[in-house]
Amino acid sequence: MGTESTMIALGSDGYMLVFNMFSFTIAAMLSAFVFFILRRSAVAPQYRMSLVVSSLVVGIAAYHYIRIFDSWNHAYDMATGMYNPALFNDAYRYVDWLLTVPLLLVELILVLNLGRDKSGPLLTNLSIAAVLMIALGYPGEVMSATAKTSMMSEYGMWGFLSTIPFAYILFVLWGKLGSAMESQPERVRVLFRNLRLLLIATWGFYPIVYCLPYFGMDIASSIVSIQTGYAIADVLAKAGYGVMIYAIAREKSAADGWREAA
Ligand SMILES: *C/C=C(C)/C=C/C=C(C)/C=C/C1=C(C)CCCC1(C)C
Repeated sequence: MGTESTMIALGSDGYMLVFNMFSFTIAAMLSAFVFFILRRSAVAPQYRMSLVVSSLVVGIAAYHYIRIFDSWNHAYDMATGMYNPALFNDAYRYVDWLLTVPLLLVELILVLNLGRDKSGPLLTNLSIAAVLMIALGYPGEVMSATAKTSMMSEYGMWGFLSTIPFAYILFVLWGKLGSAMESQPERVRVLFRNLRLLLIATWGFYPIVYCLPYFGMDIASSIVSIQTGYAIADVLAKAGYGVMIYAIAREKSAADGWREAA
């Protein structure tokens, strides 16, 4: 929850933009959920677990977006056009990330097929880093909008601390994906390269969204941009990413000589 109860003049345009964005996000997550469940049998058995995990990720996100949507409506007063940040619960988003980010890492590691001895420790290190990244970002996120305008502030400090495990995760994944690509058939290699780009671009988007209040925006616009920005990033990093994992699993199944039963 926001730590102050000062009302903000958000206006109906800003409110509706975020409202529509959340509604779209719920639709995207739910349809991705159905897609991953239905397409499980379209990949070889050893890749099915990554599709199961993809469906968990978008299922968890759909649930949280339904709660976030509700919280957003609750925090805004139609009659006055005022928004009360203390009534919006940022914890839904951060708890969602806490659950889904480690699962997104599991999806990737499953499809990399590194073998049990390498996958276990890799996943442990990356998950610890992911939990630290999210836990260190949260105290900043719940600060009042007025406390978020300067980089040399407590808000900036939490953002910086969170960036350390974030950089570690991207560094490790970049290397692992690079070396995994070497041993793949050409078509799979192209897909891995695209997945790596999607991962860097979408995950890199979150700290940029976090920094939006620095760019001299007024408080109402920065609230609308943060909510819209995180929703776009979530659709791409969960549903879009899951579709790419599916494409890789399908290509690898074909390369392994597996055929879908008619
Ligand atoms: C599905 C949700 C995903 C992939 C969430 C990813 C979140 C991040 C990469 C967040 C990173 C942050 C920083 C690197 C610094 C500022 C605080 C955060 C938590 C927004």
